[in-house]
Amino acid sequence: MSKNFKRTTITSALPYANGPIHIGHLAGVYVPADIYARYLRMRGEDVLFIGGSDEHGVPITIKARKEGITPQQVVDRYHYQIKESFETFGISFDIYSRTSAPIHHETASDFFKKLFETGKFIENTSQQYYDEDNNQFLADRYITGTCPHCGFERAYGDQCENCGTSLSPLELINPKSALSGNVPVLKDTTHWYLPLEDYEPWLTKWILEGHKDDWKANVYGQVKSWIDQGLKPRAVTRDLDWGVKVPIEGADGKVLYVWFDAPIGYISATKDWSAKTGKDWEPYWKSADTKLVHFIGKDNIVFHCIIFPVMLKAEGSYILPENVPANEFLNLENDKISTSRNWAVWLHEYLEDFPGKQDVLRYVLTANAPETKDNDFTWKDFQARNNNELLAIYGNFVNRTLVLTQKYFNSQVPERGELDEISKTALEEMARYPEIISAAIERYRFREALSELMNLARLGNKYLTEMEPWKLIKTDEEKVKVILNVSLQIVANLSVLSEPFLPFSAKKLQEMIDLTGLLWKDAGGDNLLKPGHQLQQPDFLFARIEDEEVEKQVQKLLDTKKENQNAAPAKPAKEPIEFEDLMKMDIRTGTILEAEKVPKTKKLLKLKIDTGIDQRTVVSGIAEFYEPEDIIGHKVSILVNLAPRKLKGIDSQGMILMAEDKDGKLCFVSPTEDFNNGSEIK
Ligand code: B3M
Ligand code: ZN
Repeated sequence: MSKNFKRTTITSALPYANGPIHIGHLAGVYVPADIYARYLRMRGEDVLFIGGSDEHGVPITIKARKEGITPQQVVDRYHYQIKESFETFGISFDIYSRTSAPIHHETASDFFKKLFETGKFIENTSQQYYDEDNNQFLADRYITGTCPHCGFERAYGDQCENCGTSLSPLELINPKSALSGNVPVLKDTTHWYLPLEDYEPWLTKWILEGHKDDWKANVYGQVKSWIDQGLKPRAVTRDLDWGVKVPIEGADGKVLYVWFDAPIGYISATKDWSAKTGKDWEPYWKSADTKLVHFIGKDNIVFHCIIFPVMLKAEGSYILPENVPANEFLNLENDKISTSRNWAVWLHEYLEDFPGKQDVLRYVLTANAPETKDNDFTWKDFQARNNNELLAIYGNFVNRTLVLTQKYFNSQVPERGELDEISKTALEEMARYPEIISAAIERYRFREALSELMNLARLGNKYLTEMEPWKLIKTDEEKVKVILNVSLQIVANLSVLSEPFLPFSAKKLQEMIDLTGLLWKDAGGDNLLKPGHQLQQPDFLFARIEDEEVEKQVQKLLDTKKENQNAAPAKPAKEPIEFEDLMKMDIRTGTILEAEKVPKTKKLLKLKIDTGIDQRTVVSGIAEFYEPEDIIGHKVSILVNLAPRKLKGIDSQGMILMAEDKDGKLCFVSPTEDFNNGSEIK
């Protein structure tokens, strides 16, 4: 570990306790964090690995309302399920806490109070929507109305899901309360804001200059664009009754904004751990020789790289993250993972369907990790990697080595006489792997690290296959002893180096060769298994996954898709129109010539279309479904006589016709044959 840190605090994003864990969470956050924690422990480092449930926030109150239960009942249901499924999956937290715990309320309140009393907040009274039937101010997601940019009628108070524009509730046209359905009234309310803009010079120096080379490009890029856009004050309180109460006079009915309290949850979880272990928590958060690393998904970058560090800086007594190796997103069978559409592989269901196969999923999610770009999980790939990699290479090599040693030498490690060149080279190559894998892990490149581990297994498999001891046993037993001794040293090294990635298999293998408790520094050695050492009964590390096992999983997803489609029949037809009305629309075939993202929006693309009449600019809300570079040359249908509109400062002249399915997924409505641009659509 560089910069002579004495200890490492590893945090992993606190999952909202309003649903189970799925493979997207695991691939994005928890498997990489666990690999890193396990690796550092094997290096003998002082590691604290923090987890816990994020139990506040509007989504939890919405779920509680929907089910007619309390928010506490919602979080109790999921907190324990999440905690148990992490344990069974081998995510080796030192503490898995929760933000509804008293220790968190106390820690978050004290944190807020210190910032308040040292004048770090801006206080601002503004008008907010209030639902008089429920006597409650309305948080963003509790207000719906028409989007002023695209006319979408079900936009939320903070964002239009249709065109992606960030909104403030006061911008909505015809606002309605999601609680009562009535029109809300405007009332004064006071909130406290963190003036992020005041910390811009410091953030620029600390991150943009200080971490230019060691933070991942996807993280650095997002932080830079936030800073370049100019930071604004961020509200840290909300008018809600579920959360950490704002601990000052005149703040009745207000709680801390969930993204203010949740990261403080890492600190309160550490205090929870301290209370349970009697160890001092402060060095893990306050000593300059502590390395703090946040494992998160890309949607949490701004909170962990800008907002939480500003909070820590403003409070003054805490250290800052040394790295935030955020991953991108994992998709499932080429579609976004979605809790609401039940389009997910849930961890607790995987553990039921594939008992004892935690390492297979750990392996596949690491080998396919979305470390630099979104990636896709398919059950076919899951089966292929298990059968063709874990079983055929790693498992096959280990099993043949142990079975042959049992058969020829009664499971005792044979003496190793004179090394031939091939065997010597094999041991020399083996000795390089601890450092190769280390270097990748230290740079948070877990995919690369795992693939190097598999290269060690390949090395062993290739050596054993080439040396063919089974053909020599009758004529050259001494040579067979060399071959099996060398193979056993590779097996022993695999058992040590696999632990961070495949903890269950590593443990089983260590028991089979009766070699436990080794540290990372012991790996690389060519005499870990001494001659005469008694090995235990060989057993299989991995089993074949048959087609029907994965077909069952794929079918489960298809059934889900069908349920979703049946659950929500198509929207009823609109009011009838006259033929003349239709004839007013002039729709033509066209081709996309250019496409680029519209800055500061998630969903808008700026397109240049050849309409056959002219070339024109059209802004279209399709950025979530299409990458600009993928749609150049695409045939489209375009309404060419729609009055021009200004969207995000761009004059949009027309509209591309898109089909939208019940999940809000969009696709082009294009001519099925190659008609020339400008062909009339009637
Ligand atoms: N509860 C999880 C999410 O945004 C959020 C993370 C909090 S980490 C302090 O998916
Ligand atoms: Zn909109």
